[in-house]
Amino acid sequence: MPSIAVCPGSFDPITYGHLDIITRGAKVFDEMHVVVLNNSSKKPLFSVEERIELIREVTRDIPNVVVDSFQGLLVDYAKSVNAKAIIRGLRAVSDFEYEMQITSMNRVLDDEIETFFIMTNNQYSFLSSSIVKEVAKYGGDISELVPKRVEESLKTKYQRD
Ligand code: COD
Repeated sequence: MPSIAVCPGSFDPITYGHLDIITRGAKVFDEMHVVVLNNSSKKPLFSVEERIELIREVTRDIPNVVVDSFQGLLVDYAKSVNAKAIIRGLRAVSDFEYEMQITSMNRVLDDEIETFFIMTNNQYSFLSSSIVKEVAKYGGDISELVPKRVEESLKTKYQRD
């Protein structure tokens, strides 16, 4: 049976930090589902369709990545694709409390699905979608933070060229 993992997130938009986690996870599991879900505490800049398109483009060289979206609970998505693992990224100690909360909640909802954490490359430990949006909004250089295609989409959103 293939080992299937889910890498969930808002991906608003996908950054090199996300891509690092997805790439490393995809080396360990047979199939890696990158799934755009709703985080009720965040108001997204990109629509779900736009986020999916960006993720598809920047992961197109990783053959075992499947890009998807889901309205509902992460564990229900995981069950629907027969995934036994959830992959999350850790940047710094500050991520720990939030990640522990999500992991514990998911375990209460379904204790058959294990969460695995991948430490980010140090190079991306400060990186988040929010920081990228902030810098892009005011015309800063984000070329080291996101793939070219994402950079262009952010420029279009904020009407800069
Ligand atoms: N380096 C490494 N990892 C990173 C980096 C970086 N620079 N940036 C982000 N990451 C990691 C994050 O730690 C996270 O693991 C992943 O990438 C995605 O990050 P985000 O910010 O895009 O996504 P989140 O944290 O907003 O995603 C939250 C979910 C949408 C997964 C969550 O809200 C959810 O599961 N919603 C569905 C409803 C549900 O099931 N709720 C119950 C559980 S709380």
